Amino acid sequence: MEKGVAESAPSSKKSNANSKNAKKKEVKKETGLGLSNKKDENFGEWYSEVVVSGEMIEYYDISGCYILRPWTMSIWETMQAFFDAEIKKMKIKNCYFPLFVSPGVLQREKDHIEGFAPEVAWVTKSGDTDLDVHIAIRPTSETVMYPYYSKWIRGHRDLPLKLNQWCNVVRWEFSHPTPFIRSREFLWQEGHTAFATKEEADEEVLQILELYRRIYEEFLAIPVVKGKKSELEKFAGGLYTTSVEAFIPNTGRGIQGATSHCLGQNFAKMFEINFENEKGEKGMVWQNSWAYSTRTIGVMVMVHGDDKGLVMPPKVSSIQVIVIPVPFKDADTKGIFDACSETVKTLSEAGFRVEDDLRENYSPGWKYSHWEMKGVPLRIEIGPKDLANKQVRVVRRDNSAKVDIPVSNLVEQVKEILSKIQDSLFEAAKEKRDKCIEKVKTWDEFMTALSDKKMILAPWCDEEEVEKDVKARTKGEAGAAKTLCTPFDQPELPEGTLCFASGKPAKKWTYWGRSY
Ligand code: 87F
Repeated sequence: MEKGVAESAPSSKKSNANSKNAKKKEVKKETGLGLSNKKDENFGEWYSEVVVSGEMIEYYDISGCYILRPWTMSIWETMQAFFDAEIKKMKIKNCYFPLFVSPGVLQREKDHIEGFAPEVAWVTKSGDTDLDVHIAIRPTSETVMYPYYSKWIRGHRDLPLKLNQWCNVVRWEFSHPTPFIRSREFLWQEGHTAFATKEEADEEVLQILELYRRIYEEFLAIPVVKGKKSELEKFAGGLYTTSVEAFIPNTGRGIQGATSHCLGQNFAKMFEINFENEKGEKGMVWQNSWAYSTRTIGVMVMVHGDDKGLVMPPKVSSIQVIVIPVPFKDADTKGIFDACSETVKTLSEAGFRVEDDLRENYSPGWKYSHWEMKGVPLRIEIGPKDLANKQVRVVRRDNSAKVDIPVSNLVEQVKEILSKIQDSLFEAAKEKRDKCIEKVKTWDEFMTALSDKKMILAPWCDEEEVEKDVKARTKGEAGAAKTLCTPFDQPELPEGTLCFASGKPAKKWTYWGRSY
């Protein structure tokens, strides 16, 4: 097992209760709930603890592999339902290709597989018998799929061919694994499309990128930058790569959120994917490929989580509202429990994902902490006073704001509050991200911003050698700086602006930083 902060499962919970908050301390002592690490003090440990205590992940006995628990899978399924419906509107069809790749086929892509080869996992045995021919496990499916694209595409009537698959892939990473962010097996969708013209391919690249932006911004409430990857950072097998880039303020690292590539005709050449046009002339197809993975969920945890645990955006939360009875000694316990059930019924009939926690062997305080740890956006408490006043108490997870709402107005108010939570999570994340963006002009400003963990926007000459040089000059324990992307949304670049690194004329504003 590699060493690494995020790799070791959280050990027994250390006590670090805050003396200022005696009540919280009490809950923790009684129940063992609460996190032992603080987000701003020990981010790596905090992250591993939060994904386990929030019941998203369980560690597994193979390094870099994690169990995705239902709390995780329901987020994945929500994003999947959205994306799947959107790509179907674009006439993209789902399919499934095998997990295994024969070595001959894998080699056909040898030019750019070269760099990736150490990460490919192989099956070498069945039972005790060594296999004559070793079989690779897909790290991505270009080589698996494209021989069949060559077979299926004959004439212009076979185009466009637009396929997607939802699957797992395996990449045997050696740098330290982190749940969701860098794991040896992960879930993703991979889209592979072929067109008669470059124009059609170009258009689709951006349509897909827009869906990725919406997954991050509208579902996960995370601001991203859309842009183009540099020549050094693009997928080497393709023509150009576009991406959505997020930022983790705590570590000062950028993170590639998803990629949409135009492959040009490189793979068509390699795999002989040809077609005959209307005039009977031979042509080669133009291809795209695009993917987003379970990494999205890790970014969500890192951006929104706090010292009480996960903070789930309402749109993706498996449970949006948790209803908790708060019975007192002499109170009408049955009346309170019935009111809880009634609240659940009303809200679920109105379309909310809502549950009650009527367990009698846990105190209300324990339940509060438990559901806060899991990040449920809204908590409804019902006690004797609420029962008497025909109201419920509503508590927001994101800012702890409490408000009493009349039962008669429950559905409308819950709807409004959930929508406010979704918006304010995005706004808060955007404000925090924007504070980390630093526009620089010179090398000295760049270096200062880098050590201040910023996401750096700098005028650049767009030369590969210069990016390599920046990497070399910034190499250190924390990793080198590289380009994140050249944003499509370009600030004005005054004539005569020089590259921050080379002093040559700048061509573009580009985002730089350390990254995952
Ligand atoms: C690891 C091992 C072998 C990334 C790898 O981004 C091959 C590869 O080709 C590899 N890691 N890549 C690039 C994947 C490119 C592309 N594939 C389809 C995507 C989107 C989905």
